Amino acid sequence: LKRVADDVRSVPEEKVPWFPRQMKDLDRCNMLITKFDPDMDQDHPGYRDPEYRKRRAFISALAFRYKQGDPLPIVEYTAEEVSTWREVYQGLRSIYPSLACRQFLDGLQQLEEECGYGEDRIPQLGDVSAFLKEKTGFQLRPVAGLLSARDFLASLAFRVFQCTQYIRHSSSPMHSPEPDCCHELLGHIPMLADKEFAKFSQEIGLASLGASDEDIEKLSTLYWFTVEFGLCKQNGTVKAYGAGLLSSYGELVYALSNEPEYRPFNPEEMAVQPYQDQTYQPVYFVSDSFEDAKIKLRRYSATIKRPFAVHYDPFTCSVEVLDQP
Ligand code: TIH
Ligand code: FE2
Repeated sequence: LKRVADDVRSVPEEKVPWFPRQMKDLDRCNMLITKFDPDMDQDHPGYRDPEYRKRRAFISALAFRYKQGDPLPIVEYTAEEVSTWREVYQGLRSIYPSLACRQFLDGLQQLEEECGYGEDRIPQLGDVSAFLKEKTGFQLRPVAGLLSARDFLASLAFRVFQCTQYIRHSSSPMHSPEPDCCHELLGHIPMLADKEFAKFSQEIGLASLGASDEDIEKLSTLYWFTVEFGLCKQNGTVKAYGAGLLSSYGELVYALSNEPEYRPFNPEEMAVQPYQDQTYQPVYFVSDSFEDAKIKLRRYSATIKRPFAVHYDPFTCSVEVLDQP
């Protein structure tokens, strides 16, 4: 399961880290971070459950075999998995109307009406990918677990979203330290059905291509405090748009209570703010509006310096690299 490290793949003459130029190059963007893996992490709720670990290994294998352009794997979820999904769905669905931002609620409603979203079955990635492709041009590919920031961000440049397909352990439906299908399908997908959000996600991806390790670290920290854990004001109230909140009943309720600290949205500060990835965040950044977050993040990504410029050609689904004049 070892993946090739970034430095091995870099082009030495240019001193620019390797990055994908064509959609099929995403087959090489699969470096996993094993820190929350149920086989490695003793605190993982599935660590002491051999059945769960066996299931995870089976679903991981589907992702490892996947090549760009293949049909998305179909997983026949077990009754236990569907019951975990039901618990997660019912809990979150009941609090979304008061706690989620408008863009999220619109996306979720469309998914329920047009894509079979509901508490009774776990949506298949193939159906969701076809739905998103029509709405915003985003498509999905399966991934075996938590990806390195560089590889994850690079896929966004191609409007490809890497999705895990396994589900969290049945003993912890309210929060998972790692992404799972509840997190992808409930947290991320409704937002990716929004045209503006999709465009913005691709821009972050393009800004990451060939960036230095230091800039990748900053971009992924910004991604963490916005796309994963962002809050924004809407009609005078604070709402969640971050996927990590929208897929965790426990953290969503906590984030919108008066327990955590709120700070105003400021990309320079957010990019270097240490973050918590084991449990709930102590700090959230609140933007004046959803649009305000996009404008400020766009302005920030434009300040990332690279010795070249990139342009995405949507007809060939490839990245053109232009020398800076
Ligand atoms: N904590 C989220 C959940 O319980 O759904 C999953 C993750 C979000 C970001 C990283 S892991
Ligand atoms: Fe995520």
